[in-house]
Amino acid sequence: MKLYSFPEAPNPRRVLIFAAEKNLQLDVVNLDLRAGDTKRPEFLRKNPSGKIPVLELDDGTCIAESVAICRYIEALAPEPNLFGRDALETALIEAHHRHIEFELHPSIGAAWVNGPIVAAAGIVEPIEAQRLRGTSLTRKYYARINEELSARPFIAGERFSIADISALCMIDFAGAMVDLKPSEGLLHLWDWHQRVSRRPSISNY
Ligand SMILES: N[C@@H](CCC(=O)N[C@@H](CS)C(=O)NCC(=O)O)C(=O)O
Repeated sequence: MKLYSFPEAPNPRRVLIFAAEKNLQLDVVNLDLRAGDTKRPEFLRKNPSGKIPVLELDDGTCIAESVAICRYIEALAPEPNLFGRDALETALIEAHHRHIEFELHPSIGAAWVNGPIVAAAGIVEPIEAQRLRGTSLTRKYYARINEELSARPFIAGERFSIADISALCMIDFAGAMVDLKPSEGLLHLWDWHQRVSRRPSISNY
């Protein structure tokens, strides 16, 4: 199985970490996002959205979207379980994961897309008000995560799950590329970050 990826990109990193948790080897094909590799016709046939990650199976079938790929991997390799074991745990992991994906990711995305690196690449005309709004919503969400992690060890409960992977990849990207590192005073967030970053799946990717 081939994974189309890019070294600094947070979404392919989610899949790489997820596969590493399962001890599954993927052949990584790194594309150059800056050179527009994902917008070429041959790649658009794999994913019409022109985004990575894409998992290409040996028969040529392509699966887009990080979470769809992770669900496919979970079905192939059920252990360790990362999406929930019973009805309640699955629902809670899903709810917390959707909050991360639909609230934290777009806020960081708005700060990134309207920030200096994307502007310098001339990809999108930046809108400063959107950058500021994304920055402020991200900081608010970091405070919320910090509060939630004062009551439980992981994003979705008592154990590590897909929600931790999605949160960590985006927070690391925000710190490295968007000048949005969580402030040092967020002690519960940082304690969680240190604990999960020690996992081999994460420290290797
Ligand atoms: N919801 C998608 C998001 C994919 C995405 O935004 N990928 C980024 C890299 S992290 C990308 O390909 N960006 C290039 C572009 O938007 O042109 C997923 O989870 O797979």
